[in-house]
Amino acid sequence: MLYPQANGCRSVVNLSGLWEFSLDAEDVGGEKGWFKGLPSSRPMAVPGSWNEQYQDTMFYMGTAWYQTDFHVPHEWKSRRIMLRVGAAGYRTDAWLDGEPLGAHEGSALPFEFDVTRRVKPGQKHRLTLKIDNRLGRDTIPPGEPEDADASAGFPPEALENLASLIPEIQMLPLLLESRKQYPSVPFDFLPYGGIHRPVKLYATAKDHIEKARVRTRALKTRATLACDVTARGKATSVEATLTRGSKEFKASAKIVDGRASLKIRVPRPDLWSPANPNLYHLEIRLLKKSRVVDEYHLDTGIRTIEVTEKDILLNGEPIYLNGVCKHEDFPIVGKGLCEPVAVKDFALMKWLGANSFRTSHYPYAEEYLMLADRLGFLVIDEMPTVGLNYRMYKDDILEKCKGILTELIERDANHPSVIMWCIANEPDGFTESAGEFFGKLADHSRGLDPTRPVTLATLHLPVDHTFAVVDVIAINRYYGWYINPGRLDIAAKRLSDELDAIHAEHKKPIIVSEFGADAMEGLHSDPPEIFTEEYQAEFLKTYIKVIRSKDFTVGEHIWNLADFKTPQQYTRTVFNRKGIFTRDRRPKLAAHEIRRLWRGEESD
Ligand code: BDP
Repeated sequence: MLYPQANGCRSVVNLSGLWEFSLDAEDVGGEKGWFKGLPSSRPMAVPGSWNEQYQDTMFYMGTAWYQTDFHVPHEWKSRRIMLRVGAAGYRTDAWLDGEPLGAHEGSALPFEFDVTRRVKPGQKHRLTLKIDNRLGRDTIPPGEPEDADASAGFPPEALENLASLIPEIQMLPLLLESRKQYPSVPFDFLPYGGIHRPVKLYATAKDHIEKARVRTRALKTRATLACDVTARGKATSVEATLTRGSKEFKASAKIVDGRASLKIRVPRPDLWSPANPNLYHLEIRLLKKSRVVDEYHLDTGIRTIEVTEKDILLNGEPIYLNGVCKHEDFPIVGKGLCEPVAVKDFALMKWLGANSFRTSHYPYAEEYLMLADRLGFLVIDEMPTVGLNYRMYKDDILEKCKGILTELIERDANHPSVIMWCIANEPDGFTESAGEFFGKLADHSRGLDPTRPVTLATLHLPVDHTFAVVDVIAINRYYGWYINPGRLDIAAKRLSDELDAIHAEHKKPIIVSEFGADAMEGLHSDPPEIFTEEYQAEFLKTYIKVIRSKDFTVGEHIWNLADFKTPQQYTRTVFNRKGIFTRDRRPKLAAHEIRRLWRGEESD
C-alpha cells in the first residue's frame, strides 16, 4: 500500500488532531448507535495511545470510540477518495456518517477504505472508529485470557499422576499463576490501545497507480533498477525518471492487463550503504494517451544483500550490524507516532555510533524507515508475531501470518534500509511443528521477496527447530541476567560455547539480536551489582567482546535503546529498565561506554 503523498496529481488531508473519545467498558456502543454520535465524550489526541492521556485509561483493555467531523475539499470532485488509517488497534470497526465502512484486525500496519461514493466534496462528514485493544488466543500477537487455566491446560488427573512421579510438579500451577501480569499478555510491552498513526484522507485520479515495487541489481560498474507498476483504470502507459544530482535516467512501458514493468540502467551507480546512504529520486508518471493522470515519487537506493555461511554481504562486502532494538514508546504519547521522538532516536543512535536496528516487535511507522533510508541505518523489519506458542501452529494462524507478511513486504520493500525480514520474536521453538510453521512462513517471504534474507529472533533453548528454516540465525540471550544473575564470567562462557555449537551445527551467520540488563538510573555500585548502571555497562561490554571474538557473528543488537512501559508484574517496575537511555532519553553510563566502543575510542 503506497504511503499517501501530495504531489502534482495527488492531495492529502491529515485528520490528526483532537477527536471525541468515549470508553465503552460494557461494549454497548454498537447497540446504542454510538456510530451516529457519542452520547458523551472527552478529547483524545490522534495519533497517540489512549493509555497515558488520562488516568483511567492507563491499563484499559476493551472497546473505546473515536469520532471526528471533517470536510472534503470542493476541488476533489470526480476524484478517487481514500481514507487511510496508518495504524490503530488491535481491532478497528469503522463507520462513515453512521453507516458501516469496514473493519480491520492488527495494530501495526496501515489499512484503507475507498470512500469515493460515500463522500461529497464540499460537505461535512462524520468518521467513527471503534477500537478494541483486547488480544486473544488467535490474535497476532496473542493475548492470555486473565481467567486462563493456570494448569496450562493439563487435565487435573494428569497433574495428579505426574505429581506421584515428580512431586515438584505440584508447584507448576502456582508458578504459572505468579508469572501472570496485568494486562495479561505473553510479552512485556504495554498492549497500548488507540489510533497510533495518522488518519489521512487522500485523493487521486480515478486512473491511478495502485502499487509500485522497486527491485535493484548492482555490480560496482553498473546497476539496474526495475519497477513493477500496478495501475487501475484506463491509463495506457507508464514513464519514469530516475535522478540523482545532475544525473537523469528515463524509461517507459506500456500497460498490459493493469501492469507495466520499467527497467532503468544506471551506469557507475552510487550505491546505498550506511556510510554513504545515496538515494535516487524516482518519479513515476501514469499516462492516458499522452496526458499525465497520476504520479508517484519515491526516494530509493541501489544496493545488494547476500548471505554466506559466515557473513551478510552488503554490496558484496561483509557488514557487521552494531545497533539496538527499540519500541514505539514514549511518555504520554505511548506508541503514537511522534516525529520529534523519531528524529531524536535516530540522533541518539548516530551519537552512539550504531548502524542498525530491529523493529522489535512489530512493524514501525513508515516514517522510521524513511529516516533510516536517509540517515543510513540497516533495518531488520519485524512482523508483529511476538509470543506465539506451540498451540498456535495451525493452518488458520499460518494463513493470518502470511497475510500480515504480505502486507508488510508490500508496504516496506522499496526501502533500501530494510535488509532482512524477521518473521517472529521468541516463538516456542521446541516442537517440530515450529520448524514446519515458520519454514512455510519463511518460504512465503522468499516467494514475495527473493532479494532479502529471512531471520527469526529465538529464545534460550537447547533445541530450536526454527534455526533450520532461516537464512540468518538470531538469538536473544540473557545469561548474567535471568540466568546466572551477577555472574558475567559464567555468562561469557555460556554465550561463547553456545554460539560455537549453533554455528557448528547450522553453518549460518549469527546475530545476537537481544542482550541486556536492567539498570535504574542513578543506582551505582562497586563491585557492579545487578540493577546498577555499572553492571549494565559491564554486561554489555562482556557480551560484545564474546560476540566479536567469532568470525561467524554478523551483529550485536542491544536490548534496548530506551526504557519502556510494561504491564504490571513483580519482575518489572512497570517499566523495562534495559534501556541504555531512560524512557525520556537521558543517557545511562552504558550509553557513554557503548558510544566509546562503537566509535572505536576504546580498544577492548
Ligand atoms: C526478551 C524479549 C523482549 C523482552 C526482554 C526482557 O524478546 O521483548 O523485553 O526479553 O525480558 O526475551 O527484557
